[in-house]
Amino acid sequence: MSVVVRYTEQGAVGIITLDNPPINASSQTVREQLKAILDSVRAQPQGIRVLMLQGAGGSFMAGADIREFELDFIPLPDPNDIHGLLESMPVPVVAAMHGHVLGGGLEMALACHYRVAHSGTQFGLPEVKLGVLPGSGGTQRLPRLLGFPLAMELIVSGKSLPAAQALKLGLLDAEFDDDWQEQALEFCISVADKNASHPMLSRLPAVLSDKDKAGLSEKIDELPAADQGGYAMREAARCVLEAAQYDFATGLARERLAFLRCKETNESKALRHAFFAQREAARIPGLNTANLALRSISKVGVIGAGTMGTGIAMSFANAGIAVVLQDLNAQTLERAQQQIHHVYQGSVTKQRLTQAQALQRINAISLTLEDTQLADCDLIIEAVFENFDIKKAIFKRLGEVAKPTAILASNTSSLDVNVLAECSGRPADVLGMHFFSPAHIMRLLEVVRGDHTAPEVLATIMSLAKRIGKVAAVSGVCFGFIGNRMLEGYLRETEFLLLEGATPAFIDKALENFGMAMGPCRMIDMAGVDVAAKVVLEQKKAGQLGADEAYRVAVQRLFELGRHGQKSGLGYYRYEGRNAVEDPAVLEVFKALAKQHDIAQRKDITADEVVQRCLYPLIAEGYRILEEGIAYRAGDIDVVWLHGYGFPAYRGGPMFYAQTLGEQHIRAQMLELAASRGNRFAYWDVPPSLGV
Ligand code: T1G
Repeated sequence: MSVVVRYTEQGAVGIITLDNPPINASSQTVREQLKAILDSVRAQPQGIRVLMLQGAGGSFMAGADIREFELDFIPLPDPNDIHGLLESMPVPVVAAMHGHVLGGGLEMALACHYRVAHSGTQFGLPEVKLGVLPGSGGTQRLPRLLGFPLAMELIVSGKSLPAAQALKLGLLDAEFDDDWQEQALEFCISVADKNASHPMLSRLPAVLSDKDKAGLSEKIDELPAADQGGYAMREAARCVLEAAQYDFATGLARERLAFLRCKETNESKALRHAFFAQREAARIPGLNTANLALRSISKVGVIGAGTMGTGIAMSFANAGIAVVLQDLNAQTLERAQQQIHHVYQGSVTKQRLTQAQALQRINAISLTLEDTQLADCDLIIEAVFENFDIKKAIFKRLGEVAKPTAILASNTSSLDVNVLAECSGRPADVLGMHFFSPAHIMRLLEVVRGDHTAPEVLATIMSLAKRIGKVAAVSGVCFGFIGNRMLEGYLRETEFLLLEGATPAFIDKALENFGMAMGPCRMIDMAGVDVAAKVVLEQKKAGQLGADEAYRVAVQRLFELGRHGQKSGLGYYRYEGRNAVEDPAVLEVFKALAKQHDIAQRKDITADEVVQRCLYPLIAEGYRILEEGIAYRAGDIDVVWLHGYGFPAYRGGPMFYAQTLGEQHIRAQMLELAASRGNRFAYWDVPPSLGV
């Protein structure tokens, strides 16, 4: 068994070092080895007058090993027993921390008598983000240390605190700068000489005033419903309040029962799936990146200074990477400059950035009219509007202008990357990088591997994605890649429901109650009815639309009527500022289209029907995408929808949701829809792999 906890002595200080890479997760082995050391020191202190608990590598401890949650039990030694041991040691125990101190890591620190940390340390109890709650004393010790309101806020939100704030709030006894380990040792010696008893949080009273109890109960009522992603938050809140109701041991036992209940919920299984799927998506099957010489990216060129190009440029500037933003139009560049200043000034106003940081990022982006300025870029991203001929010409030019080792990428949302690669004359250097608007905020990046994309090019961009804070998933080349291809059926059914008499608000509400961040009509109004309509019109021009004359006629008609969405004040809704208001006039448009296409209007459309008709085609397309090898894994498809389209994380993504719902159930329901609605245009065909 490998050594994951080490013990050394320095004078009167016993030093326990957690060494379980990469994040010092509190696994069973860690607990076994830690217990053995504590038992040994307890039995024979031999001149040790203080213990210092620290972590090797990048973090003190970032939590329990989430993989242990798949077990029906918590492998012994129980974390609570370890924490009890720490608290009852005959000598004071000091947690000397750095990096991430999260979940079980912070709970372990709370069981120590003192807590000190490097100034860059982050503290938090993020368990609710995994659909569970602090299961080893956090809901019982934190209120005793910080008081109920603050403890409740930290536990229910799962947010992290920087060391300076932790010190200010009393979570830390001291915060140190660069020679923090030396200073931590000096702190240990200072407490070793104290004769006073050492603070044990479990012995402190948990005092909850009536005022705080009333205030917290109101806040709990505002949490999401238990079946809409709020189960763990509500359970965590209940455990925190119970710290005032029961003695410590009882509160701890009740907390553990609640934790065990939470980890068995679909909400938690979905959130844990999402956690690991996001990390798995970065891995390219069959490619051992350790043996690949990744290309160095220190300067990026972006062609096209429109909304997307400007957002992409800021994504790189945010990561400290120099960017050249190029456009042929001076006015476009001027607007881009204004947008860049506006965004960064806004961040300063909101205190997300200092003025100096904002200036640094603004200065990282240089704007130019000349494409020759791109010649020394390591990566060049084409981000002009979706005109294939213009993109082809750009890639032909890039093949001449870009340096030999440069990677060439297109931000296209649907066009064939292989064609662009051929135009460049160097297809091995070409791939797609599909950013999502607004590109400097949305985390998803669809990385589109071309037929000839070189492995090290793909691996370089996957590594770069993490560096710029994006969540990347690899897609093969097909119309719409993963996300937009699956979106097609979702929007198709949305429009048929509109023609059949459902209002935009009814449809949006049904899907938002399911958990979507934004309903389809509101989403298109925000992204632009014109943008959505042009995708359909481009397909029509290319002869890629099926025989159904009624296909996506609503978005085309709204476009013809100049109802371009939020930006034009009219779309599926009427807008008063950003406020979407239902517009009876648009229902007349849909009614006329229904009559024109001989579609019967109904008054019996239910929210369940909306959810089924919009989600089942989306899920079915996901199965086809897997069948065709466009996506490597079902989890990658979930990552795309969780991080690019607002699919509810507590449902795990469309493919995980299909497993929860049952593939056979979905197959049966689709066959039923085919029978009841007719399947002339194959809208309800079930892919072979769905529900076999
Ligand atoms: N358990 C198991 N594996 C973990 C892990 C964890 N808690 N955290 C990270 N990993 C793996 C991850 O899958 C990846 O593996 C590698 O470590 C690097 O992670 C009892 C019940 C700490 C901010 O929720 O937020 O404690 O892909 O890529 O970007 O009450 O990891 O290399 O094979 O994310 O530098 C509470 C979860 C648990 C923290 C670092 N703790 N982790 O980010 O690296 S529940 C958390 C993170 C709990 C107690 C309760 C991040 C990070 P691989 P990474 P990173």
